[in-house]
Amino acid sequence: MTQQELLKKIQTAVIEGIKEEAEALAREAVEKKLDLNEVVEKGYILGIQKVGDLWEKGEYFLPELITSAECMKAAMAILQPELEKAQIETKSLGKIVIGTVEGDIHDIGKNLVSSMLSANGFEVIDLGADVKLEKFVEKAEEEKADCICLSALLTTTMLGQKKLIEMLKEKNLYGRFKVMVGGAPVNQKWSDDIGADGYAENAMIAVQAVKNVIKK
Ligand code: B12
Repeated sequence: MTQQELLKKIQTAVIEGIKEEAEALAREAVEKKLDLNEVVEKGYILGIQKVGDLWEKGEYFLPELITSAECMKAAMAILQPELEKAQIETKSLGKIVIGTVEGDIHDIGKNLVSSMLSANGFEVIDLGADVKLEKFVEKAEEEKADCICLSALLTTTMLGQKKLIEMLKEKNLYGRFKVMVGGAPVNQKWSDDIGADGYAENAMIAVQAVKNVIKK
């Protein structure tokens, strides 16, 4: 099987929600020593994005979404340790506190960003989904984090990203931690408008973007 065929099969496994297949293909990619960042990006992420499109068209419903999300989780559990092993730099690139903001339970994209950051050498403290804004700040202070990464998938919870920046300003912590924002409804303009340090449209770009903001 060529790499292209494998990537296509991965997408199909995620779209059709066949967990065993998604796991088997992840193992195969590891055994074949393929570029796992590419496998995640062009296989699994493309697959789950297509699931999102099918939901938007009304062709997929809740059970399909959940099954596909489970496929992603199971495959990432195999790939992440391998991605970390492949990581050459031993020194941490920085400490990141990440989570999906309160009121929002979407965590597939956040988990991908979290996995890719740790696979690329960051120390990641993942607070999960539906996280209280105060908790992000408390954890960042406690851990002396370099950056807070906030995911939001709902137009209503995007406001949590804005509120967190306001909270940092009130506590005189604005500038102490870099703040990165992301999630499907978020864009660069929103990031600029609320005074965040950066935005990235996907997990791969997020890795580079976090490196850039931390350097500043
Ligand atoms: C899967 C899904 C669900 C699943 C979530 C499962 C899970 N564990 O996450 C379930 C079924 C539970 C769900 C529930 C709901 N959902 Co929903 N869901 C989706 C769907 C189809 C896909 C989201 C997804 O996982 N995409 C794939 C990932 C890989 O992409 P991503 O999240 O965008 O993440 C990437 C980038 O954005 C970026 N990124 C993400 N986070 C971050 C953070 C940082 C810092 C950075 C730099 C980058 C970054 O990198 C990621 C990886 O490349 C979207 C539709 C869509 N097209 O987005 C709707 C959608 C987000 N849901 C929606 C809604 C309305 C809901 C519900 C309110 C439905 C309901 N009535 O109950 C509930 C929410 C309940 C709540 N309180 O949160 C709406 C939101 C509309 C809006 N304008 O606010 C959408 C857009 C669907 C729609 N068109 O109506 N949902």
